[in-house]
Amino acid sequence: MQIQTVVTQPFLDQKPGTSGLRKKVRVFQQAHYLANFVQSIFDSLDIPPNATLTVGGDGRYFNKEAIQTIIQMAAANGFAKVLVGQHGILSTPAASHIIRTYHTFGGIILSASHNPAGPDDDFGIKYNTDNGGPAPEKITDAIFALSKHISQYKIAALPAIDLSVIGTTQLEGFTVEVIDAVRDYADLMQSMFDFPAIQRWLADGHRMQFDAMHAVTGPYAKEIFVNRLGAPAASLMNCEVSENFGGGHPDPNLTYAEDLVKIAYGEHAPDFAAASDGDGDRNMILGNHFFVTPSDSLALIAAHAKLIPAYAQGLAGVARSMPTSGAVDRVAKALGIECYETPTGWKFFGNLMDAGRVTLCGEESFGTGSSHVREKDGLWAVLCWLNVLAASQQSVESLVRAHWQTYGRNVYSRHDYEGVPTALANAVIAHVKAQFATLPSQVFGAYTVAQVDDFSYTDPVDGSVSANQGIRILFACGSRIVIRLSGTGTEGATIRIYLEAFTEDLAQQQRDAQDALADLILVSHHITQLPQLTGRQQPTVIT
Ligand code: VG1
Ligand code: CO
Repeated sequence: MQIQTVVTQPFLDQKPGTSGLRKKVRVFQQAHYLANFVQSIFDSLDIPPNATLTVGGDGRYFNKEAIQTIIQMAAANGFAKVLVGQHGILSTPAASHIIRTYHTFGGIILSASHNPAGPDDDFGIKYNTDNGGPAPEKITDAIFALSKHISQYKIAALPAIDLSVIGTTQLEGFTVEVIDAVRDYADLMQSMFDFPAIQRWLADGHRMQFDAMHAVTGPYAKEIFVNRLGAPAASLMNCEVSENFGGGHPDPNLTYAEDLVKIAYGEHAPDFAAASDGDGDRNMILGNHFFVTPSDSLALIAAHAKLIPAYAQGLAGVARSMPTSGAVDRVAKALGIECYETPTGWKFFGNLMDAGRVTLCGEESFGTGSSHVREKDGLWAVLCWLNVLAASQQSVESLVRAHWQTYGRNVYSRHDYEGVPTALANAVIAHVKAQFATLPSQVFGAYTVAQVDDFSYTDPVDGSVSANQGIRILFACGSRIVIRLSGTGTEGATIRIYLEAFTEDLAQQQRDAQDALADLILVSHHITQLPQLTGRQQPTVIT
């Protein structure tokens, strides 16, 4: 095999964020940009002989070209084999499952998740380790450090691989195997859930609607919901994968999954509606005229886990990211199991799952998952709900209301201010930090500040410390305001304000979240001075 060593210059902006390196496609298309980052990944690893690399992406624009480059570089850097999803497509949870089932050394996942796709939009790349999970910070830090000093990369002169055909290609001691991206994942789901009960629930006349938002879960949804569970084909929408996600923004929330929301709140609303994101790791859950916040969804799945065959024996523990509401904490307490609070991003759950400390994990950002893989998993969350609906014979709304009655309600909302100039966003953070000493014990109407800090996490398994993970303003009554900057955007900064108030009062529980949180929202504006400092009066997205 002919291996070429290419001389290159470092790019200084290849710092992985919350979930890998995300940049505009045009940035990735610059000569050597992708190759530099891939070489930095490989240089951060100790690649043993006969190692296999899993490669796949969410199917967005530039996915196919990037995969050919990665295959050629894997060959040149000592990998013996690459496993790649057909057409180069693997959902993020399916990629995690492939790494684990085939015991590959690691994987490269090409995704910018829900960020829009196309020549003028976003692309992303991240490395997952042999447990199937996103590389921990010590690896992403090493990749960044290497990327700042890279001077050459290695690439093999191989012909382009036909990714449309399932099968194996041998190339002078190096193997590329194109695999069916859907089958293994669908088999895993079938082994975990009570498919016969869900089939009966559907056959009894219950209706579901699933929106793949023109992104990666379409083929998986057809196989699972239609072929294996017997749902009518009309239950699925936007299930054809397109390179620009139909020109949309495949973020499953009330703003961007508008078509589905109209159906769920329409005249002939189905019993259950759900959507997933660009790379298939997020989910949104809706009932008939009812929205389930992701934090409540996690708590409810935890509370009803025993109805699901895979969790019939109970849960080892649960974990949530710091900004996620404390709803699941209350369930964990009732179940007598541990609940861990980690920084934002799935990479922090891996150690806890590997150590057998937690079974379920979740984030407020429409991400829920379990130790069946090491990524959050959108379709898995949808199946959890279908399984619980079928086994309990209750509606989505009645399940959630009963949950609030039992555990109290953590009224919750996140306000995002997108595309804020970086300097202004930094000014907001600096303004709050400047008040760390003076805020405690200040009174804002019904809210008395108890504690303010910048969240720092010490991993209980390996002792690693991750500091500066978001500002927490904790009030004496248990309410919270959390402020952090997004680590996944590609333009300017996104300020996220997370608001949470706990209530056991049944009347309060029925209120719309924005109404119930109105005072806390004003307090957040007062403390952050966000409207004054950024000129923004309204959030871009409210979830
Ligand atoms: C966001 C979410 C975070 C999630 C991350 C990746 O990060 O807040 O909870 O893990 O996206 O999800 P940030 O740094 O922008 O707040 V995905 O589906 O974009 O891979
Ligand atoms: Co995603």
